[in-house]
Amino acid sequence: MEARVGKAVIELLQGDITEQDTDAIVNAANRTLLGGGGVDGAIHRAAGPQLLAECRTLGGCETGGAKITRGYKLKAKHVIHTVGPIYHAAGKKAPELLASCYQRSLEVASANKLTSIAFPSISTGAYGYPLEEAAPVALKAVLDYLKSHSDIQRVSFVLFGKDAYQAYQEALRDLWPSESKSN
Ligand code: AR6
Repeated sequence: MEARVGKAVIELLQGDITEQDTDAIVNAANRTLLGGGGVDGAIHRAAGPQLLAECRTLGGCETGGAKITRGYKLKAKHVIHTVGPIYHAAGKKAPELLASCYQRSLEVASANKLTSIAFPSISTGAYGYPLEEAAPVALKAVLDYLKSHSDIQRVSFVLFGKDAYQAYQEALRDLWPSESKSN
């Protein structure tokens, strides 16, 4: 399923983000940036040990921030590491911190002249953000960015499993009732 925003496309895919060949894939990391489980573990395994070596030089990252590294053995040339909010710890700030992850990741992509980027569903695994609440926040943050920046051409959400895909599909239909189309 995809939706157009000007000349850009937002697409929803069900699959494994480590297999994407976009300019960058985004990692749902923690503040140390030194690896973990979930999508973070999968990205480090697929990229190889040089990714952790570069991450050690970054000095961590604040919640809602984003930092870039090379992609090493991944098909993607770069990894943008962002740190989502822990849902129960963030309280009322959870939506703005989650939106910041998407916005800052896109800003980092633009600053590095990248045009395609793939996101996982940040914070909806170990960090406990309900999918139905996270999906509209994520899509709206990307939409707002694309409306005011013309450099990014393709934003993919690579959803791991049917539940995540369906939550984003429903949120996309709510945001773009006339423009979204299935394919
Ligand atoms: N491709 C795409 N999505 C995936 C993949 C994959 N290969 N593997 C898992 N997901 P999580 P968080 C989905 O827990 O909630 C780590 O230990 C998963 O189904 O990876 O932001 C970090 O180091 C879920 O929908 O990230 C942090 O400590 C989504 O990715 C902490 O977990 C996010 O789940 C971050 O927690």
